[in-house]
Amino acid sequence: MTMLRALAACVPFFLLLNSFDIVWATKPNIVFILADDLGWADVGWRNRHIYSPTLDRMAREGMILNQSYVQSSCCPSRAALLSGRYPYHLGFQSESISAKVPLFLPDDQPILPQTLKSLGYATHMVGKWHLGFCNWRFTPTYRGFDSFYGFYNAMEDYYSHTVKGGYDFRNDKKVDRSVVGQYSTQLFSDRAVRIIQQHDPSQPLFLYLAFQAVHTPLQSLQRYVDEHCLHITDKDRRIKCGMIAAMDDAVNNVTQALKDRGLFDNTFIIFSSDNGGPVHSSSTNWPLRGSKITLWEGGTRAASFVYGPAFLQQTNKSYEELVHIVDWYPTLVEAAGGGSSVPHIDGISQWKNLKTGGRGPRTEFLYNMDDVKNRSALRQGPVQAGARVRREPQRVVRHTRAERGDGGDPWWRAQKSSFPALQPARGPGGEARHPGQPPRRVPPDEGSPGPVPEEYGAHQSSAQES
Ligand SMILES: [Ca+2]
Repeated sequence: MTMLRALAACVPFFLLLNSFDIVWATKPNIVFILADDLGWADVGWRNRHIYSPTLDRMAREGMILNQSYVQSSCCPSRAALLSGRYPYHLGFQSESISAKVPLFLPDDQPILPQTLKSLGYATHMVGKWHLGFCNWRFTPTYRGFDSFYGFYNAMEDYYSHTVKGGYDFRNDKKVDRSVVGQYSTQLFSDRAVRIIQQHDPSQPLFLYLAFQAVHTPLQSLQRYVDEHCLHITDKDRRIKCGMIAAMDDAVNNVTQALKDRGLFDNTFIIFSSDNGGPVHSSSTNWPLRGSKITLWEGGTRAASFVYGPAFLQQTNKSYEELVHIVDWYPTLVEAAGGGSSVPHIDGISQWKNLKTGGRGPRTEFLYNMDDVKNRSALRQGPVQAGARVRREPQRVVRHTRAERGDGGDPWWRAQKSSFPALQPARGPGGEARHPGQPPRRVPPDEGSPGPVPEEYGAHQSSAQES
């Protein structure tokens, strides 16, 4: 009897263990694919001149996010993606990180890979970081990634991996010179495939694959141009077409590796550009107005889709609900079983509505509030009928000096009551963060082993780099 009672007492415990195991085993693998400077109409599903059959098929079999907004340039978008905060809460509202400028993504709060790691994920990053490297503590492997393979700066040569006279390519912390002469899209594809092949399937995987493609300089492997892009008469556009085709091939390699490893069915994939296409370098956002850097739709509305038959109840559809890049942090945390909200951020979880294909929680967002360049814009309200592509949606645009304490513009102050997006962010201690805080610049710590700007220069020997 005693033994029976003991057994009975153990049953709930075993059930708990079993349910825990089930939850653990069914946490989705997450692959976030970020393209760089890919325009609204630089994808095959919107432009028949572009060759991207893998992405087209995934978009068709998944859900095209037709109202998915990002920041208008690289660094602020990546900061918003990983932190879940609007750039004006981070100091990135008016400035990207240029080579040799010691700016960084603030490390006062955990970012997406850190939180996923705390939820049991293996976390890997491949590609472009662009969130600061003036101290090791601001670099990927100190911000939650188990591994990093790629470059720290905004852009570089696709083959020599140099920018402004310096060499920038790292395998974790170590400078990797073995890749000189190899095309980055192919390198990143190979690395992502290796990560998947070597991944322990008992642990959930988070892979952040941030392609260099299709940012300038315009460089493509010739075979992609020859095979898929010779119908395009403009030379630069033809090269960009080849760059997109190479990226599509890389995505195909990644999905095939997931299938070969038996991970594909339990993987949720997000594809997005980080900003609108730069029309001055052969991208097109037609029929949207504007370009990268601008706050018009063409600069801020991303070519994007989600894919994952096991998770999406509706597929082969355009999803018209508002999604903003700050939303991915809480969305993926909820997908990972970490609850439906993340404190002290601007993002809202979209996990439940993405799964059902139903109405989303977001009714407004801030395009940006840049008090230096006097460019700010808000959007409020539901999607307007007929506003899908050909017309600008209802929006509030004010090219003015944004709020800055008591000296702020009265018009912006008046908006505060009706736009929660303009409320100051709260820090971990509940303190209000002043909106529009200036970009953060710090000198590297004295004696820090950090990769100070000079250290990425080609004149440095690899022995000096740890
Ligand atoms: Ca970009």
